Amino acid sequence: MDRVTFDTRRRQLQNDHEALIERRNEVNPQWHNGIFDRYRHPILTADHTPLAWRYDLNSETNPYLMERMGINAVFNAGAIALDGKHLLVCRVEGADRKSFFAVAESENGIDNFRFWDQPIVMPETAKSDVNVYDMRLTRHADGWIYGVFCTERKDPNAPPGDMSSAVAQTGIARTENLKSWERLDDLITSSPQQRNVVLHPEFIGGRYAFYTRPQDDFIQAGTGGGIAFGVADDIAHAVIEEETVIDPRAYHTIKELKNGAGAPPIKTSEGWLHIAHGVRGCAAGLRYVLYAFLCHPKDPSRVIARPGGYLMAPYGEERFGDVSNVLFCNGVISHDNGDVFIYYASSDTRMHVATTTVEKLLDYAKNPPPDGGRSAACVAQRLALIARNRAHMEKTV
Ligand code: M1P
Repeated sequence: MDRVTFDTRRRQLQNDHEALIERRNEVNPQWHNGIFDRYRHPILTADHTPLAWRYDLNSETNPYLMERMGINAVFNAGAIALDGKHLLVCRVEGADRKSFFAVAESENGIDNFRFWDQPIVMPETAKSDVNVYDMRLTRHADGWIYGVFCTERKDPNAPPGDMSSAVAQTGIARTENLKSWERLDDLITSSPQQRNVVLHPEFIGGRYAFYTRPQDDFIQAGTGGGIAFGVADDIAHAVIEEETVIDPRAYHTIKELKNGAGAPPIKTSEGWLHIAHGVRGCAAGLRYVLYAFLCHPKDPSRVIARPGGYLMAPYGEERFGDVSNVLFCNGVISHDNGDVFIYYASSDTRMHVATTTVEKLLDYAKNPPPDGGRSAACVAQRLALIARNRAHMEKTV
């Protein structure tokens, strides 16, 4: 490609990229359930990553203007409000399947998300990570912002030739600004595998408290599974002696195979509000949906409301992607005025936002009946709703 054509194509790429980042987002008018609003466009995709992360932009060394290092997906972002901005620490996955963390920021939290110039340089412990992902950001009462994430390494006990068995454990790092990070020791629990760990924002009995997800195997929960609660004395060398399952898996529910805590819970006047994910199996593979539950304001290990079923499931294009039929949320921003921004990923491919309020989420958490457990009980719950509606309509007509 001659120099002039190269420059023209590079300018076109840059213009298209800028147009994508500046595209306005708006509420999807076709969606209504009264609980939250969905938006027309994803907020971040692989195409939102800076061109300089993917292309060699020099015509001398890249005469065909090829992508030198592709990006496969942007998903599963932790979220935090900082200095008046909505910041997401995204899981960015390269074409080489390795994930890394990168910050994208937006003024309004709905559109114009733009990545910072460089990905996060996350320090390693003495034991290198092979893959890091799914950071939960907690602004803790001790003054630090913590990033708690999954660190994955090859299973040292994998038989020769087994190139996929892995061990997932929990990495912990802290920062003041999301720019420079201090890596702390990995979390120690008695579980052989650990993923979806979330640091609670307040001390509990003077100790650091975590939501964990003990499991036997990299994919399967086995005898483990369920969202558990445990405390540690020291955050720099965090050890949880005992994990107590507070939200167990259950047969024939949305969390039959496994579940996991999402973002750090939202503090409300009525308790700690969680948006978690539940997984079930079906002929098409695993189906991941988001659900909510509420914990006691003074005892975050006690669930006090458990609406049955899911809060959000894959919808429209969200159903398709690298790992289809998956919604996953590890980042929520709750503002002082009660607005809540739920940042969720679809099908391990792209990021979206849904907006609601604390008031609506609390109403949701307390009102739908808990999972009836059996078809007959669920029909009885629905009949009770229909009867209430009939009585109400008769009174108002
Ligand atoms: O592929 C779906 C999700 O699978 C894992 O979540 P979990 O541990 O609950 O099964 C994670 O790898 C997550 O990143 C991914 O989105």
